[in-house]
Amino acid sequence: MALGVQVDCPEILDEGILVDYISPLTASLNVGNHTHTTAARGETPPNYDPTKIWTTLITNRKYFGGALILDHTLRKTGSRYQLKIMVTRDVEADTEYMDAFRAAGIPTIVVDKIEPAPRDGVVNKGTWEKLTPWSLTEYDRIVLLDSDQIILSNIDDMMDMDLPEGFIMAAHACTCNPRKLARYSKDWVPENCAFSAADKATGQPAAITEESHANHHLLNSGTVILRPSKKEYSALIDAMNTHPDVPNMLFFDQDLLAVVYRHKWKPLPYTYNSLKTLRGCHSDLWKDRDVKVLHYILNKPWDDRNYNSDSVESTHKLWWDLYDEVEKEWTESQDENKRRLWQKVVVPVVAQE
Ligand SMILES: [Mn+2]
Repeated sequence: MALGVQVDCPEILDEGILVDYISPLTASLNVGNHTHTTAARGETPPNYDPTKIWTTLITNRKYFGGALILDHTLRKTGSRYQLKIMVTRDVEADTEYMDAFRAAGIPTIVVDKIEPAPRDGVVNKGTWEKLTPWSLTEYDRIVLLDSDQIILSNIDDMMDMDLPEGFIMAAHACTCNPRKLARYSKDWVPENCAFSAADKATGQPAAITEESHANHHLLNSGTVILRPSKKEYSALIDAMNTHPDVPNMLFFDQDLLAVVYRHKWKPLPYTYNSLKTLRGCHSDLWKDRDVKVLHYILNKPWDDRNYNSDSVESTHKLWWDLYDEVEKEWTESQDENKRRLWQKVVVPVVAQE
């Protein structure tokens, strides 16, 4: 799968140059300058609306640093909604890991394995558990996020956006393939990318019409607004088990959503799922100050502290600044257990130098 692939060889730069280079981005994204008050972990959360939640899927320890920072940024931007993390049975069995979620004050939802029926004896293994939220009908609305995202300004408006019956909302997939990855389809070139057709002045996404290129029907499942529904969940599971394209789906749930919700999804502006690569290949669309959700697709910030200084990789600075805040909170905690869990669960999965 595409996650965690190291593509570029990061360049180590003189610290001074790096800081100078990055400061305009940090300043314009306004990180570290939020005025909202937030609950410290372990305290009773303030007036959360229990009918709608953020969720993200965690299947192993590697993404825990990401999930912690995502949760931190939702609190920091003053969200009125709680992040509940979906964990697989393997994670549930890892008691130390579950202790870490508790120490973080993050509720978990244990999810069963979801896997397509084998075709010719082969199962296309992937992140199919991301379909679980459609079955959680105790909630009126769920917004799926990825744990390799950070929230830079309040996104609670996603919980109130007009969502027609039977629809989802998501941002387009970027099909520029700037890193020329061989596994991506041959027609993944900038001319066919939906972001090339977005309104550069307003940032509004291109409308999907009969004339749209096939790629404009593709979405990125890093951010998805959905209304839980048994009927829609069944339709998704049926499609996963029977649709002929499933064995070749590279992006699992994401590709399936594009098939099942074809003509039934509303495109969100890129600002709600700002793939870091857009800052390079769609620099005419991207405005730092408008970015609400920054999505670290491909190589992850926590894999290396020595990120490249180019326009895309330099966005990793934002993640590390947030990490420093969370690290301070845990390592200076009065709670000995929390300090221990930081060493045992976080330190091994986040690059330390
Ligand atoms: Mn992601």
